[in-house]
Amino acid sequence: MQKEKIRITGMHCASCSASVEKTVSRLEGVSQVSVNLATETMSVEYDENVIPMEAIKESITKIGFGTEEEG
Ligand code: 9UX
Repeated sequence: MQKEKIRITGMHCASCSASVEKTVSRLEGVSQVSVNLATETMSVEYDENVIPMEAIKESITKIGFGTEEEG
């Protein structure tokens, strides 16, 4: 199990953060996801043997938001 925190760009309302959360939570291999609108971050727990982080990020960019590494 892998835990990662990344920055999500382009979220302007609670509906945005909810759709990111919903999209990521539906991916196979993702066990926990929490999107924080105020800090523009997402914490995600996933099985790296089932889904690579790149695919998680891709699901986010596909619905129109950006992803950046958290420093
Ligand atoms: Mo509404 Mo949130 O169009 O960005 S879903 S602002």
